[in-house]
Amino acid sequence: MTTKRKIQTPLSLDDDQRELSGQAKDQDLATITAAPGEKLTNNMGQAVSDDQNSLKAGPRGPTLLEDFQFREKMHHFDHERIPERVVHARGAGAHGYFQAYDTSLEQYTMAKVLTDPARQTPVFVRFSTVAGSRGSADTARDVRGFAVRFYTSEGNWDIVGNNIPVFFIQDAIKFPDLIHAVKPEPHNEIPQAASAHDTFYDFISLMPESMHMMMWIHSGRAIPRAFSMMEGFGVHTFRLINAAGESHYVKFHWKPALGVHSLVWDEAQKIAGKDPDFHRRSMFEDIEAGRFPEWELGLQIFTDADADGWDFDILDATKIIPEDLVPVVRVGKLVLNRNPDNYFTETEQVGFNTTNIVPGIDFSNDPLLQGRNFSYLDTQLSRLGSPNWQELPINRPINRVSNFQRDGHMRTTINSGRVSYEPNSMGGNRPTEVPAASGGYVTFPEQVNGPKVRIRSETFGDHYGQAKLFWNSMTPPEKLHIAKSWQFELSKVEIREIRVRMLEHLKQINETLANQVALALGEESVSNGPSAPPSGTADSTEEMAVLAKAVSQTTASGDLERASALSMEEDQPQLAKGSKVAVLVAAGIDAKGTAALLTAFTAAGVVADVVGPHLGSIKGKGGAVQANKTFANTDAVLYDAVFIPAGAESAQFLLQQGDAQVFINEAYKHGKPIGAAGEGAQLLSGSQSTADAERMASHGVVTGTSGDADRVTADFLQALALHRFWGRPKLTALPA
Ligand code: HDD
Repeated sequence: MTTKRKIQTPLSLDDDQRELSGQAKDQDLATITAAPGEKLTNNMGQAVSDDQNSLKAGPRGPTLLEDFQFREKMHHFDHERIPERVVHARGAGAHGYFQAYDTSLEQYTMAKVLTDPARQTPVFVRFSTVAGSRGSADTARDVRGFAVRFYTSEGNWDIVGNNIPVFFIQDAIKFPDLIHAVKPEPHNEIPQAASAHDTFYDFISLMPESMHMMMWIHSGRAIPRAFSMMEGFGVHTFRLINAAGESHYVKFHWKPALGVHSLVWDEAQKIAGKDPDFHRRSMFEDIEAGRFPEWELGLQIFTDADADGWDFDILDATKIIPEDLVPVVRVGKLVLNRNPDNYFTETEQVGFNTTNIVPGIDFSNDPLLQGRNFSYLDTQLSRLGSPNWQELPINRPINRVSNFQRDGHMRTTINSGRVSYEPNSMGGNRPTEVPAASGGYVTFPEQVNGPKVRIRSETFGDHYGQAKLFWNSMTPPEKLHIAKSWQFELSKVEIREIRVRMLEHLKQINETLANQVALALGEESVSNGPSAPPSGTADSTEEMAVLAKAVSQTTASGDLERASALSMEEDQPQLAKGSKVAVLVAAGIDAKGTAALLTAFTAAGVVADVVGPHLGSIKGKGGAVQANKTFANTDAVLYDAVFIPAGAESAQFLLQQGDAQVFINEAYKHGKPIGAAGEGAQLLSGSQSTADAERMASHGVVTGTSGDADRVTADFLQALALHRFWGRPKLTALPA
């Protein structure tokens, strides 16, 4: 028996659509799961008797051309791959829904998806990196794509955004140059999924408009901890249009329920080897386990009159509108609650398009957005191979599609009748245009008047003001990581002139930062301004202290010195929920204590792996614990924290294991909470020592006797909610 399951919303066709497409009811768009006893067929439906051997002239003879089963199978296999996306090739997606809050947005927009709190609009979201190929690692330093498709009753609406609110360039005509520069260099196709190379910085060093984005790229935003811990941004200014046809400007934001968190660069690089699927795996597992990723949609709504007072242009995609100038109003919730059934047909074949908008939403004149509006439709033709790409299940809107378009490669809709033109008398002139009052899309009639010129507006001219604002808004550890990232990337650039040009740009942003980077590049200080001790030769707290004082004078930001919501360490919800902990065990472990610990973790929404010398049952005191990971198949970089339960025998065993020591050292070095109960604390050595337990607890190293287990667990969960501890003693000196 064949089990066919209708693909769930948003992909199911209603009866009208089925009639229009001419597809049989039970046959269309079915997800096929092979049932017990299911027959193997070829693509023509013939039952296959032997799928092990090709047809030969005798047992040792040549394969025959007549073997149509073999040729059909090979033909399909040979053409299985489609071109990967020219950018954003590496990605992962999920289904879910969006539901608006009751925020009376009708005064601003007629888009029902935003105004009707009773509706759950189906969505498909795809996250991605930009530069790497389809098989590259998830944790590359890169901006993340954050593309959301709403399957609204009025048609598909796509917000094709990123996890960084600004972009590298101001005009779409520079996009091919930007991508050529960042992709692997053409002569040797090196490096994969990395911006740290000559052609990228050659381009960037000649494009000062990219410097604001480059500051974000060098921050933790470009190495997120998880998709569910990233913000999302529509980047451009869009318009909201109300039923009276009035326009307000809007910026779209996605605010994650778990807060915004990042990896550190050392972890990101190691994870790329240990688990290149780190981000897609955790999203997949979270959704399977019912830990659904969630965001709130936020809007910044403003008018021309508001914008007149600002010293930056709202059409310039290299600028944010600081939340201090226009607060973000949260207007609805996005929940991802279903994994795709099939990666290719859903995540790979989804074609997002910035021109997918619905009545109530419109474009601004941002020249980057205007260019994108050409590119997305165009690219689907070469990637998906046909102008009928919108008929693919993942790309179909849920409402009925009815027009006079016909034919083309892989057309699946079967339009009946003789009429495929308009106006007509033979078909009753159906389908018919829809007036605006009945929901027809009408472009906002903005008055446009000007000479045809190839010119960049002077109002786009300040390239450093908001880069300085971003720098000023960082905490000392964030500044330290930004400085280290610049040191790393520029040290990989081989041509000295390019490195020196980059230092000149950094000097425009902050002299201390520039001096710090110059030191690592073996260059003279760029100014007589302050400089910190070179990285690696001192405790990082000294470096942080110097960088903390490094503040710039800003412009292009409404006279703000700092802006809220830019730091990933401030204004974040303090939640242990969503964290992943490694619990290190060996024979003799306190089994009861470990069980209680795991129960407390589950209650707090914390996921745990039990890591042992081997998989399966590990005999402990008072029972056994089940290890689901081993020291050989996992690593500290894959966790947010580490815990060592009590047990004299297990502690002695783990002390002899280099792997366990490295585990703890790495967690310490990466600022992660460490918990140890009873004898488990014997594994903490040297700088992590428990001599001054209270002081170490303030640095996220929580210890206590096994009799004190509840307190240790509670303190550890509190430390988890704070995520990282960068002021730890001897962090730099630790070998890990
Ligand atoms: Fe783009 C894909 C986001 C500028 C041209 N872009 C793509 C995706 C995202 C973005 C998230 C992946 C969609 C998916 O998951 O399938 N792109 C952005 C943002 C930009 C931006 C936030 C600036 C604000 N993009 C941009 C410009 C151009 C393009 C200026 C060209 C003029 N982008 C493309 C593309 C892609 C694409 C070549 C590749 C695959 C695709 O469209 O479907 O057309």
